[in-house]
Amino acid sequence: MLVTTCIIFAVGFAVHGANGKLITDENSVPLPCKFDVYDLNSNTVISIEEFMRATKGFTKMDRKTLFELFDRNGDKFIGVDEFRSVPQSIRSAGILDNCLRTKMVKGGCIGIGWGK
Ligand SMILES: [Ca+2]
Ligand SMILES: [Ca+2]
Repeated sequence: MLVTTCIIFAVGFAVHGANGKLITDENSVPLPCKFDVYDLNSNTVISIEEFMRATKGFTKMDRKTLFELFDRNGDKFIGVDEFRSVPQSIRSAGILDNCLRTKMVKGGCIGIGWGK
């Protein structure tokens, strides 16, 4: 199972920009990896306003589109669960590569960095 996870990550890196929305911009800042960085008022959900502030300077994808990809139940907030289970479309785009590195550990490999 752990090995399978590693393979999925590797494929994610290979199909950069699979959804066609990725914009190459060397000046873009990476997305923050931690929920708390986005949740500025600590009410355990990320509003669109908080998301826009936390992702300021990120230009590789339209940030509103990105927010909508995370907000899978469409309630205009990103909850912890929605945040932690990154949609495949976002994973495939490679924009979370800075957060979704895999690390070899005894007995397999794990994804590190993304989450709360
Ligand atoms: Ca909040
Ligand atoms: Ca939601």
